[in-house]
Amino acid sequence: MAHPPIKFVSGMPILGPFAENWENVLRFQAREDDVMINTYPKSGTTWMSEIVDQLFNAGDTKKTDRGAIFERVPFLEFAVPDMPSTTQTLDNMKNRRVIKSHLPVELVPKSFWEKNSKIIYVARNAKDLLVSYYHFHRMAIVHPDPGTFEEFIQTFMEGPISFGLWSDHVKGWWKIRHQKNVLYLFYEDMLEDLKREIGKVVKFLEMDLPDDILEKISQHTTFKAMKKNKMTNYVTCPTTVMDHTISPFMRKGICGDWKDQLTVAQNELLDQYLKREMSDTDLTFRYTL
Ligand code: PPS
Repeated sequence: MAHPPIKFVSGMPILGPFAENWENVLRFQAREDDVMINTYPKSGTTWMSEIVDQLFNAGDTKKTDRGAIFERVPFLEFAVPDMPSTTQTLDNMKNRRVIKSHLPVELVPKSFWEKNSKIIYVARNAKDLLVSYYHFHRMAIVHPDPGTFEEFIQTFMEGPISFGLWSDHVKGWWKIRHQKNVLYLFYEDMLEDLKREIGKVVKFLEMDLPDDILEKISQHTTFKAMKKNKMTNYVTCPTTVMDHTISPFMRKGICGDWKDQLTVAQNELLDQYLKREMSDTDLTFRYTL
């Protein structure tokens, strides 16, 4: 199964093995109290997942240590041979569900809108994301072989790439950001002031937690804390899915890593591309902090 090719479902490129379970994703039954964490890959999904699970457990790490993040916050579209699909796992979950998804807004199963489930969207700047996604393609071997970094830049800009183009994804969700059941946040804002951004999540989820618990959760969800926590750093994920000897899942967790990774020419190419792609939106990103 190493590096299977991309397939298309409902017009969207998706990881080959995930395509086999697509009908069950479309038919998925959301619940009113579900919380979906939606992102383009590598935008802070795991970070936000841990934050929300921490909030639901009032920062009690004995409870949040009950399983790895990918078990506590199942990934809706995930499906690989010889493992139960996530849609099946989620159907069987009795407690309140926090669900990870990378689906573009137009492909979110319609039951999420019918049930008015809450959705937290996290967006990250394209350049750091591109670098992160490249290394992830190398280590998470359900992805196609990314080729050289130079080749991957082309794939990032033109596709096909799983979950479609970054620009379409972030702009699509941006258009519906004022909907009451949607909260749109930025990775860079979380890096700048994590407690402030956690406060937005608390308000959105209509929760009430004392300041000392929020402080504890902020400490527990720093990059440093999550990198050494085996419940959040993906080291327990089967090696048939991720190979951390190639690149760790928790790699750098910063804003501005792209400056060390992109050549001047690659950076110029991306700037031109971003200028074109983002000319029809008021959505902007921070590339340095
Ligand atoms: S995935 O595979 O799409 O679910 O990946 P995702 O979790 O969205 O993104 C992984 C990147 O997020 C970084 N990360 C963090 N950064 C800062 N603080 C915290 N707590 C944190 N947790 C995860 C992770 O390191 C990946 O980014 P890079 O740039 O590769 O380090």
